[in-house]
Amino acid sequence: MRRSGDVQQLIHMHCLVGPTHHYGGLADGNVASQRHKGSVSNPKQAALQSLDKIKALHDAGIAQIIFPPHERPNLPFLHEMGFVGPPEHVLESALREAPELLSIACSSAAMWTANAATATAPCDSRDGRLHITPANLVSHPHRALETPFTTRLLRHAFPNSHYFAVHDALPAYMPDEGMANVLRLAPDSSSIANYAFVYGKNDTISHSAARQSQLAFRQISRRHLLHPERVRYYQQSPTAISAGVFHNDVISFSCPGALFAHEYAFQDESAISHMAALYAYYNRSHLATYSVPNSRLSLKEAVDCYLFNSQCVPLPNGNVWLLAPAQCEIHKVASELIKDWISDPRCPISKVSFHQLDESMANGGGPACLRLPIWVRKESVSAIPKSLWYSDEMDMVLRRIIHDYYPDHIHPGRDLCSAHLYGNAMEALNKFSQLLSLGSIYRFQGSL
Ligand code: SUG
Repeated sequence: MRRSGDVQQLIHMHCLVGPTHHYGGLADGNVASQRHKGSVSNPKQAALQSLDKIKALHDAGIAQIIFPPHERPNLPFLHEMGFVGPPEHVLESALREAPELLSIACSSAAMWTANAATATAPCDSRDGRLHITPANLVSHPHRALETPFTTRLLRHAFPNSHYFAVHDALPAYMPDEGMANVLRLAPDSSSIANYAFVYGKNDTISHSAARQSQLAFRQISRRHLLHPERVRYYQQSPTAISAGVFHNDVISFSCPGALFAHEYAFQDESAISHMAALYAYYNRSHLATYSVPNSRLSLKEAVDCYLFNSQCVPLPNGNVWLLAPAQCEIHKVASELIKDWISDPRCPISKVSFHQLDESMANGGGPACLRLPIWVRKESVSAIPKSLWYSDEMDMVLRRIIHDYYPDHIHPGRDLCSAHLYGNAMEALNKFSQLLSLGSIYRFQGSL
């Protein structure tokens, strides 16, 4: 039997937390973001918490590539909004006249890499290439600002068109939030997958907090040359969206051979059995499905503890490692559910760990939000620039930069215009750029 990863390799891509990480309350429908609006953040701790998870994966032999934080404060954006002059003047007047625009310009939301793009595996495409569509993230201005830089980074990381196709983001009338709304259902990393694309809105459904359009996924499925018979579209339950499920990865996840979902994840009650039937038809094997009844874990509890945002990592022995938020360890029902899953002989999860990611969680981002899974053919791995691969040496330098240049508190109503913060942020980006050999990928539009 072919083992996971024989032909394709799964790579986890992480975008580092930036030095201006703060709680702007910028995300509608995201309970944590709204709850923490205006609280004091700790960018240093946020970056180190994310790095600790990356290190844990690396220590277990998992391959990862690192993207730098985006250029924030985003001065070109503030210039477009009419704030002119030297950076310190631009930042001060933005804080005085339009603090919400300054918050948008300083957002570190690109750290939630699951929203950066939709990536489909080479073996799933009719041309045998990795296809990536950067997400347009048009539902929120602070997120839409990520797309141009993400696209440049993706083209830098995946330069060889023989193996990789990095498309343009879709137009704004096709709202798209990337891989966070995609379930790849396959027995292992190298088998052709079924895709479940989960959307919140189409021509007839308009829920104010829904973000992902069906139209975007139909276009992505076509341009990525997926096998149409392997692709299905499922509507998110509006009840779940109203309870704070702004992305599907807050309420369901998959790993090789299994699917985990809350009872109210999908509008159509038969969605899970439909996915399982399609899986059985193409793979001649059983998809283990775990539907969690609302009576056991309510939507509110699921959103509070982010159980379904646990990150699944296939291990070389064919089993799966579940990286859950620390909140799940102390949550009675969530911790029992995890125990139930791993004691089931059908369940591929064999290892569980809990990760302290409070700084990201307080803005609605758990372990799975902080990474983008990318499948590449083994022979194309060397086409990815060496300087982007996470290593022990890189870890040491990253930690040094974070210690030297990241603040340990940001009060969004006061600190985002600080010349000291701006100067340190630019220094940090400069160092990341050197470490990751990014050439002129940053534009550095202003200096103090
Ligand atoms: O888009 N939070 C992000 C969290 C994204 C989580 N990603 C996934 N579920 N895959 C969002 O809502 C909050 C920013 C603020 O309020 O400052 C924010 O953008």
